[in-house]
Amino acid sequence: MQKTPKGMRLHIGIFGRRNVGKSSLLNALTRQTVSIVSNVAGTTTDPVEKPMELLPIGPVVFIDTAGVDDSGILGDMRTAHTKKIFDRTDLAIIVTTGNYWGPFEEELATEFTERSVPIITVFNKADLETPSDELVQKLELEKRAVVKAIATEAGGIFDLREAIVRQAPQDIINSPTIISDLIRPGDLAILVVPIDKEAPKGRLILPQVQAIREILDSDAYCMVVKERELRDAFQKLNSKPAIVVTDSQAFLKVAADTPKDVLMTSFSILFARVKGNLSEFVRGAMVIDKLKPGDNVLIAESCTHHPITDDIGTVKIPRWLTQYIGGRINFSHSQGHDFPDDLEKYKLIIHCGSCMFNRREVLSRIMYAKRAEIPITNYGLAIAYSLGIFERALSPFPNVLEMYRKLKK
Ligand SMILES: Nc1nc2c(ncn2[C@@H]2O[C@H](COP(=O)(O)OP(=O)(O)OP(=O)(O)O)[C@@H](O)[C@H]2O)c(=O)[nH]1
Ligand code: SF4
Ligand SMILES: [Mg+2]
Repeated sequence: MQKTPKGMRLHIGIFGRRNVGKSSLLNALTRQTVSIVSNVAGTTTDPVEKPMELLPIGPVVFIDTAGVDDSGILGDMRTAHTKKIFDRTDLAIIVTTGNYWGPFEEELATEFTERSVPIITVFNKADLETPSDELVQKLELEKRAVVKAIATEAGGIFDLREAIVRQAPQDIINSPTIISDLIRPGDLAILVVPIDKEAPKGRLILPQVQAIREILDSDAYCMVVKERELRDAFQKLNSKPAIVVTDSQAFLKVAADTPKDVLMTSFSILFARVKGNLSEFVRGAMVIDKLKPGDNVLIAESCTHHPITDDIGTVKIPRWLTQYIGGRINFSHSQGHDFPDDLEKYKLIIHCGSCMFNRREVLSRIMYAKRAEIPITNYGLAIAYSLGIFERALSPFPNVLEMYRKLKK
């Protein structure tokens, strides 16, 4: 279970002032010494991540953060390290002690409420002092679960685990499926996987493996081919597949070799549903028509690999977009958890499929884009749009296709 990809785990962040017992709480939850505990305030400086299996939720990752002492500092942190953890937090544990709930705790709670992230408040060091009934009632009225704990003795840990299960957001736990809603038992799905310089040696990449697994779980079957063999594969089949899913880079060839009455899309379009929001990304892709030479476009990638020759993010998408627009666009790039604060200067954000991120982090980025009123789309949709096969690529999703056609009018 430790091998479950991090992007599929429920991310539980532990926040609070220095020395309140955040690291002690993580150690008690995991029954291991994961994070260093000491009576010196400021012991945890960098976030500590601990993946584990939390039944009945399943795979989660706890993130212990550095403590901060006042709300002023929180302002700075928003643009710094901790903001990145806010962005990927699905469930927030705010730790305080005794009967104390001050402006810093309230500011943290407001930040998460604005993000629709559920909150559990932990009053730790309950062996020394416990919160008043009035304070507990006030917090519970605001839908914030309250747990009293003695982290050093694992006191209240059972209550905390229970609160985590109760507060865990359902849309994250039951995140949208990759492909299983598009196929029925006995159906055939064809997956087109180019083996080019970008393909990792000796293995398939995560979205491909996850799609294969879901097809098997659906009692359907799948055929995996390179784009060059697709036409031949079709000739050998005696019935049509339910769907063809390709790497977006092979879109044009696969569209040409797939019969028109067979549904076709790409892995990153499937992942727009799983990790982001397909309708939002469709609206974003439509902005490509409004781009003009000289505009700024941000290409954001969740991986931190070094780009290789003919890399999709640095070479292919810029080339296809430039051809479509007929002039030079200024492309900027971001990688991993880094994401620019000054989104206003961009006309469009094009994001990768984000298979390495949890859904919350992509939803946070959509939220930032919305706040800045900047459209956002993803690789597959941007490629399909600039290659003129957008409707074809949306064929498996009739509702979204209908929305697109209405918007287009
Ligand atoms: N009495 C009592 N002491 C506790 C409890 N939980 C933690 N402590 C002590 O409080 C001190 C701080 O604990 P940590 O877990 O390091 O606190 P932290 O919030 O991670 O601190 P920073 O990383 O510095 O922000 C340590 O000396 C712990 O032993 C508790 O429930 N009761
Ligand atoms: S760049 Fe994005 S889509 Fe591609 S492997 Fe990395 S996280 Fe997944
Ligand atoms: Mg700590």
